[in-house]
Amino acid sequence: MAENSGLKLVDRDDHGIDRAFRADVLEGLRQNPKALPARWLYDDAGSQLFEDITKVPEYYPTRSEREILEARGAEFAASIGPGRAVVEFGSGSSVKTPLLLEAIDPAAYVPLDIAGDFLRAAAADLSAKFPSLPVYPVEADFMRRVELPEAVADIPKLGFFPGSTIGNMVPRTAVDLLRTMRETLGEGSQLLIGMDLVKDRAVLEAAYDDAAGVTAEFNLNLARRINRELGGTIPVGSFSHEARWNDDFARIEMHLVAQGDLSFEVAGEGFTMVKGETIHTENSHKFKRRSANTLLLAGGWTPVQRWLDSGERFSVVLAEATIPRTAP
Ligand code: AVJ
Repeated sequence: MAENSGLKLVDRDDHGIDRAFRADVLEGLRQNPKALPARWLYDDAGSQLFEDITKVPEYYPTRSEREILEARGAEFAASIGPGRAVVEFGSGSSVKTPLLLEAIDPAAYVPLDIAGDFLRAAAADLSAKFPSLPVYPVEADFMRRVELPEAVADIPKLGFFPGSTIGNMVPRTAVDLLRTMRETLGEGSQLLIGMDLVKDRAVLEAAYDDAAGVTAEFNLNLARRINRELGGTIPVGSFSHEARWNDDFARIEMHLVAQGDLSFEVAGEGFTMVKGETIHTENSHKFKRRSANTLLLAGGWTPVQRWLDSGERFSVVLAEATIPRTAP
């Protein structure tokens, strides 16, 4: 417990500027090609825009995953069993969690999130729905090993990581996270993880460039956030949103594309871009059965079961942290 309590999750300078945000933005804009860590897309406005994205007709992942969670409860119950402590990584305001909790009869629920306000609100909601289920929210960065509450120390764990958030990480970071999750949860634990699937390029690109322009707003919001929080002068109207399938890396990339030669400042530092140059703002990796299995195995998790939605667009995989043995 002590390791998490008192932890300062956002470090601000005398002007109230988030130091990590500024450092990441300046470093990313100095690079060629320019790239910013996707986590900064999710301020309050960005989180709301993502919620809106999940409702546009082209964005299938949320609906497909929900269909799996709704349809496969009995199979989850059979493979997971009752009495586990469900540890959700980046719980946010998840609406998917009740579907899982209803299905498996868990002993406790431990939502982990860096956004404390979101976390406590979601925990309160859940307690109202499941009055007899002990809920232990932990405000923490799940990219690092988390010390779980003493109350769940002796209970077998089920990690829950829906949404294909694992796909937002490049493979080496995804593997680091999977290994960290294994350390957090312990040997003998299970992991239920959403992983989006490789499919027709046009379907993927439309899912990340919806006709109503919600994803474009989500992407452009990052430039607005930089202007707002870091004293930026990015001419947001001179950028357009692009969703691009990278077939070599099996991922959708979001870019902000400069519509002309332009210059701007961020935190007092000047930057120039030429027409067509981009700022790469997010990756969303897509998987096939074997690539999903390889990633999980590299992270120390043995896949044991896999479910698809009826449209075969999305997968939910159950994996186990089995004891490493000497292998040939
Ligand atoms: C919720 C982070 C997994 O990659 O599909 C949606 C984020 N970005 N549209 C995804 C996102 C643009 C989403 N994740």
